[in-house]
Amino acid sequence: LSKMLHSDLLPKGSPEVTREFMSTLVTLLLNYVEMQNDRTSRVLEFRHPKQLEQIVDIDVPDEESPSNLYQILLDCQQALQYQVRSGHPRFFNQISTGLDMVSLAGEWLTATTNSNMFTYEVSPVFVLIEKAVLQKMRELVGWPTGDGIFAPGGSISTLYAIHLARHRKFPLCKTKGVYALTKRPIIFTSAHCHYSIPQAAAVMGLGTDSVVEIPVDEKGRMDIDKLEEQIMACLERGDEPMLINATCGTTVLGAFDPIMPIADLCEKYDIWLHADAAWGGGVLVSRKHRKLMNGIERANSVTWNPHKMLGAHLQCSAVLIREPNQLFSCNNMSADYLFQQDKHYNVEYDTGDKAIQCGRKNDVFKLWLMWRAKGTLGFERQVNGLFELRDHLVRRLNEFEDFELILPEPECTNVCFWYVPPSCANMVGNRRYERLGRITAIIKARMMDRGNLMVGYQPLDDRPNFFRMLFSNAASTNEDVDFMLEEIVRIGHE
Ligand code: ABU
Repeated sequence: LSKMLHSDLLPKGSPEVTREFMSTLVTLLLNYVEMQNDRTSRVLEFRHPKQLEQIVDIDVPDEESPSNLYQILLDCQQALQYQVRSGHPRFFNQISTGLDMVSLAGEWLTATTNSNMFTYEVSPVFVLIEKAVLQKMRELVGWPTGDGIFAPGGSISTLYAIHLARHRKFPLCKTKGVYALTKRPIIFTSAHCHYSIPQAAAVMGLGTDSVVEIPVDEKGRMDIDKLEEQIMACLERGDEPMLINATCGTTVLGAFDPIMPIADLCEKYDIWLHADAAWGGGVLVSRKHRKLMNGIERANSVTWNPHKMLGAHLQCSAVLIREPNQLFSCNNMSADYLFQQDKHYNVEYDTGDKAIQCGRKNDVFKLWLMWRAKGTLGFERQVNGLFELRDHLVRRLNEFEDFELILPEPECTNVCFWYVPPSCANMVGNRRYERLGRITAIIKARMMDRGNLMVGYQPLDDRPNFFRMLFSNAASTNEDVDFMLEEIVRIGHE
């Protein structure tokens, strides 16, 4: 391969060289997969940006064929070496983790077919699969009919929902833009919502000031009395209450806003109810934990990211809509070159004209393949297992004196805590927490330098930095949790 160039590969080169090149790549990838599952291997080999620029050749060349195929494989190997191994059982840093083999197979197939989802004529199988999976997800929400679409991430899924809510109250905005707004539309959401809510308001020209953040209770759930007060204040100002976002699994604390009383307010004041279940939506597959989302069938729209709790590869996010045809009415542009109405098949299968993108990646095949391999019951076991890891961690945190839990009974699989070194054990008040916050950041930095573990941290409201453990990786075990605690104590003692 060191004597071969890209031009020796298909489509113009030889099948044999292509097979050798690709099978060597597959071997590299499988080595990477095996290494990720070996707990003696590191989660990351951290380098500061300037150091990494010296190690990795990132030059973007102008000459044709500057690298032979062997070099191209070395480039791949180097990328794998310094990329964080988010499938490692001790990678707890993010909400989307893990490396599901069936999902990976689906992603490889997806990349190989390189299909565009906008029309049935170019993606017949994947369009049917998307329809079936959306239907299954809607059934889990509790809707016999409806609509939906896979979108590039939870933020865009939520943007779809907010756009629909505006279309419902101000349909003329589709042609006249914000000039058609006869009143100021207001979005209500908890103070702990994901930042995609104000971002959607900004993108839609409503402005972030159109988002009213409602205070949360001690568990991080939206305060319903305060919500109603704000709706009434909005009406008194002459503004239009447009949408309430109920977060199902907040990013930091994992709180679930109470959907039933929020849905009552939505009915009382004629407001669109969106549930941002990007993270928590996974509980819908669990008969044990789906009660966290009681009332979800009363929502008008739901964001649900299977790339989070269900462990599908990034990206895999859907927005589900209770009523059919709304996406089309809101988004269709009827581009003649794609969505000809006189095609020889049922053009309702051309999903592109209800999307806000034109080209759309196939994000559903890997999820469908996982569903075929595990069934809903397999997903249920997986999600229940994540909650068992959470319970194990909470038990251990209560046993150790070196830790302080933020929430004694977290609702989701987020577990937030401070490490309390012996030197802070008897400190009280602000001084204690300021110190714990500083220590958290120092431990995280050392953890990354050591490379055998990754846990996130952040401040929240008046709480200085604390660790946020997230369970979304089906590969993690109780031993990995114990390792994490011991490692934090080890670093703390150094
Ligand atoms: N979209 C929310 C992801 C946040 C996280 O992984 O921490």
